[in-house]
Amino acid sequence: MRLTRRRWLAQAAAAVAGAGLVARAGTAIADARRLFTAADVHVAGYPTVAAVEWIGARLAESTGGRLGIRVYHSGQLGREADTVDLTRFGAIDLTRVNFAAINNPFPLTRVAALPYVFESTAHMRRAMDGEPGRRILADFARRDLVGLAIYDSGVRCVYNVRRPIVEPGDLAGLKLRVPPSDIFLHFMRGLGANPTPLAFGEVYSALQTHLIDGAENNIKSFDSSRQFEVARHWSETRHSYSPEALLVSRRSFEQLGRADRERLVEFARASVPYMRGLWDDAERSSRAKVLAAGVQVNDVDTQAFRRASQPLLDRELGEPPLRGLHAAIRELE
Ligand code: GTR
Repeated sequence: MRLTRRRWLAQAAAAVAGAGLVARAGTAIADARRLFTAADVHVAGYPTVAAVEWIGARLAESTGGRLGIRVYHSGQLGREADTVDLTRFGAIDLTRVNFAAINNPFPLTRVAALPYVFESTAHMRRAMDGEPGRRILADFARRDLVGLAIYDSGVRCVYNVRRPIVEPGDLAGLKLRVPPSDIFLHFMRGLGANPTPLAFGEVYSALQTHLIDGAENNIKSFDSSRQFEVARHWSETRHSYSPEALLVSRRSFEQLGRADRERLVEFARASVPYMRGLWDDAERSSRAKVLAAGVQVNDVDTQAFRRASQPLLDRELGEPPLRGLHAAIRELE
């Protein structure tokens, strides 16, 4: 049976309530023990999952086991946008989501999801470590969240079951999955593809059943979701560095004493370089793995893709505050 959103939310809330019971049972033994729940759509061992577990281990270590984090990976608590709502209401303590999933409720995230805004991984890291990243994190407060960290998500490229994509014209008629973001929808439509928004967890079977011809993502997700087994053409469009956000519920955050809040903020900050180390290894090994599995990789006419995305950039960046944020990002190139 297909899960309706309402049924799903009820199940997720029950799962979280179950986790809460475990935490409360622990309270009787170890004083004020708090096991945070965290959501991630990625599989166990994915760098984002490992980074949040790392924060949990640091918290446990520094509080004699009083604080900790249990990560519900592989989308056990639902789609990214739903976990953001559950986190806002305090049903989940933390969630790790991609900017693409939250472009609408958090408009400042749009600038970092747009095509060809960052020139390289180093540029993205400089911008997200600097003032632009701090402004985006601070803006999560507008909806009951505290932005803790921005993680890498590599660079997104197009892949599909049919043919190498070299220029935008090659996308004509291809049904491409996009994340649930109007930026990605308009971007792909502007390039001539036929975009279909789908949740991450649904992409593999959509490829298998020919509901879609392809999608776009970073190489690690292409590998960890096993989509490379079906989509055999990977084209180096390198169109978006849309990063990841780690968010904590304001409610959960405010329940902590000052010293514990500082711990959480400090360990989250320290988890960024830790995650980047894992990320760089993961990108390398995923690339080697998909190549060894016979995926065909091709270069593209990057200038043609940039030109085709200009109308979207002009539309999105016409006004403040996105225009100013974009200028600040470009200055850090
Ligand atoms: C990945 C990202 C996920 C998810 C996914 C998607 O790169 O890490 O959080 O947003 O993309 O395309 O849905």
